Amino acid sequence: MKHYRTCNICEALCGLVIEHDGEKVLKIRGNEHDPLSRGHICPKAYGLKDIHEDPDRLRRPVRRVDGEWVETTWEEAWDAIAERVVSIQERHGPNSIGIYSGNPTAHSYSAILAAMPFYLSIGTHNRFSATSCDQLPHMFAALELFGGQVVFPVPDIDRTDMMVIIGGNPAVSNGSIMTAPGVNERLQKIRKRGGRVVVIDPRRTETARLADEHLFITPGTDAALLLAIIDVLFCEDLIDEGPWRDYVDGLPMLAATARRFPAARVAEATGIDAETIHRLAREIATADSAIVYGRLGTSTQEFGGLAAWLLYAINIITGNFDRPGGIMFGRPAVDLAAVAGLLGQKGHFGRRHSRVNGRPEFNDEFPASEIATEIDTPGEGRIRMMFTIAGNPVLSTPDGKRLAAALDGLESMVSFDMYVTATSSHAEWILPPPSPLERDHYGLVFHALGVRNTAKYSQPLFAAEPDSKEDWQNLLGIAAAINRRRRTLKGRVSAAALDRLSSLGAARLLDLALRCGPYGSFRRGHENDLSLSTLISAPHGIDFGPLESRAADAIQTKDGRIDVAPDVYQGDIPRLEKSLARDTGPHLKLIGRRTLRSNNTWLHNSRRLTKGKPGCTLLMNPKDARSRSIKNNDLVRVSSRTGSVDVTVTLTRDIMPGVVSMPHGWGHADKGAKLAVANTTGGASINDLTDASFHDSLTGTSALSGVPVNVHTVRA
Ligand SMILES: Nc1nc2c(c(=O)[nH]1)N[C@H]1C(S)=C(S)[C@@H](COP(=O)(O)OP(=O)(O)OC[C@H]3O[C@@H](n4cnc5c(=O)[nH]c(N)nc54)[C@H](O)[C@@H]3O)O[C@H]1N2
Ligand SMILES: Nc1nc2c(c(=O)[nH]1)N[C@H]1C(S)=C(S)[C@@H](COP(=O)(O)OP(=O)(O)OC[C@H]3O[C@@H](n4cnc5c(=O)[nH]c(N)nc54)[C@H](O)[C@@H]3O)O[C@H]1N2
Ligand code: SF4
Ligand SMILES: [Mo]
Repeated sequence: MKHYRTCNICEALCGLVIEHDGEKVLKIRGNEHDPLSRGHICPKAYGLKDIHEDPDRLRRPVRRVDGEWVETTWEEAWDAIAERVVSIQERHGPNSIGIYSGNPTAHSYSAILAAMPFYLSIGTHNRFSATSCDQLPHMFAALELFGGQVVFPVPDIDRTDMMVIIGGNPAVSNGSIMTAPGVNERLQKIRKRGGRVVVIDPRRTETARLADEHLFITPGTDAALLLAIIDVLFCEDLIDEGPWRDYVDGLPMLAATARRFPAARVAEATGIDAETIHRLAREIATADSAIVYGRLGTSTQEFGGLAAWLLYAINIITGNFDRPGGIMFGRPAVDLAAVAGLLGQKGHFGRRHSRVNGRPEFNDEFPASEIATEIDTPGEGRIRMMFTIAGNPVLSTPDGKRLAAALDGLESMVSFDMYVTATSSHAEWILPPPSPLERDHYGLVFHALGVRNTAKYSQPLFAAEPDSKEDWQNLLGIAAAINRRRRTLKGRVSAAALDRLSSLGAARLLDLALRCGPYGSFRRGHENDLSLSTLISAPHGIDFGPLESRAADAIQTKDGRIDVAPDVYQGDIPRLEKSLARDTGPHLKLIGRRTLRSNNTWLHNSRRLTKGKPGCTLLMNPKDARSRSIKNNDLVRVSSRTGSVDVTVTLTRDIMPGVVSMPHGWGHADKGAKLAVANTTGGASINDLTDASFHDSLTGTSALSGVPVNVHTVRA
């Protein structure tokens, strides 16, 4: 038998054909009829099968009693959790509860829909998520330039003539804020049609190997490089905003700012010579169409805020905004950005600051790097109880070992997870969702970021075990239980309304959203007549065609115009200037990396995906190794201001001298995880080295890249 579904592991939304016998998955392959992924698949897709069958996966809610995990019922768990929340808030105030939501929530439409009522019923200011270790600077820039924090233009990779990729490795990640399954082929096609691909990265990555040109860049210096490129564009009269010529403001300010960063001034700091910067600027400006795209390496660093702004600015001032081959807005079947705009939820920044370190909120979340401090530091508003929802912050946020210690000091903790992980092992309750194959799926967030407009819906392949609960049911169940108990601090959503929402079900809400959307059946006269049932009867998905020029109706700025040099960025320029002259001393700079068979912290319990060469090694340039008498495969100790880890070294010229790289998400064994395979795969957590105080002070984003470290041999 065949089942068609969309993989929900990463952002790429690959269409899968799963052959099965009704009980077991026999084979998984790419669906060549999928209008977006056209048959592409990666090794991680088998992770769906491996998670489904994993004996370590929790099937029932558990509570930790005297150090032992004991099964409980959902209703008992919801009620006891609600009792804890209400009692702690009555004693310590609303902000005594902390909530962290992790990356997989963005891959679950139903959890997204249920999260807001959950947040409202808890009513704490102490909310956190993986955003501050990820795309926050891009959201910040979207808010400043386009008027809404999720008003994201997407690279029109299938039609461009030039793509410059800065701090992204789509050949492995399959793209981010750019849903582009099979990105390798898409990049190869750029070159086949006579175009050019340039990669700027401290590592010669898998993507760089597909490119025409690769340039090493010193970590953390991207904003300076981008300003130098902009300076060349102004000095050589290469500015042309194309179709947006009459709607762009701020050019004089942008020119004046860039003037402070001439190519000759940034060359040494960035490691890219002035002549190359000039050439690159000219190539971008004179290509028929071009995209300057940056991702994690440009955002989770000291100057992530500035870099994310400048990336958009370059596309706009070279006429590569809102036209084929440039960056364009998708028209998703459910347009979350438009809905947010209509509801007046465009996003906000700096309305509040965190209690201890005064870090700014972004969209009602404080940086995840602050969780440990907010738990540790006595006083009014201290966090006494944490929820982690589909996240593993002990392995994925800076100084994770300090966070782990802090979690043990809580009065209580609840984790939504299907495993006992480095994080959930600290919880009092763990509430597991059914396996990914026992749930439905619609890519609510990632269809909007697709390089093509498509929609697809997957039904569950297997029936969930009797009396299992999905994340959205747990979110609404706990919220309702809390609101039934409240004596003071009334919740803002009534328990009755939450119960009604639960019985309505997430799929009904999705149906409504699809019908109201741009292709929906409520839009009179639309040929697609989209609803959940039309999607169900199209198992390969529906194609709505390539991206279109639609910025005029997508952007949400008050005057419908774009300011390419918003004031908020000006104050950060002196900090960048100062960094150019900084002496970094004898340290190496630590950066991260992703690997094809791993997804953040959570696929390491698959034997299939972890066999072979060890995944977690330190890459080092032979030049740096020689001066430290380090040999290939030595066990080395990497130390930073906050900690040290031991890891095997791999010497390679693919990493820039002065830089070392290590993947994140490893190091389960010594952190209490109950993961039979992952606990034997070795490796250590890079986030035992990263530093909660090392951050982009403009946006509050963690600087996970460019962390100063020392390395020496422990054992040959
Ligand atoms: N040093 C360093 N740190 C990083 C990064 C880096 O590059 N370098 N990357 C950052 C980025 S981009 C991100 S997105 C974050 C990710 O940070 P997190 O979101 O904290 O980590 P994940 O590994 O995605 O955690 C997912 C957890 O949810 C569980 N899970 C999976 N699916 C579901 C589900 O459907 N429901 C529930 N309830 N649980 C589920 C998994 O078992 C796992 O424990 O890490 C960040 N941290
Ligand atoms: N296989 C796989 N795919 C994934 C994931 C995964 O864990 N595994 N995670 C998913 C998630 S949550 C996300 S957010 C995306 C991330 O998607 P990407 O951003 O494409 O992935 P990364 O591999 O983190 O790429 C960051 C790149 O930046 C480089 N870099 C580091 N510091 C700097 C710097 O200062 N400047 C510049 N120019 N470059 C720098 C690194 O060497 C690296 O090549 O991937 C998603 N897809
Ligand atoms: S690229 Fe991402 S979506 Fe596609 S099969 Fe791999 S993990 Fe799944
Ligand atoms: Mo991410």
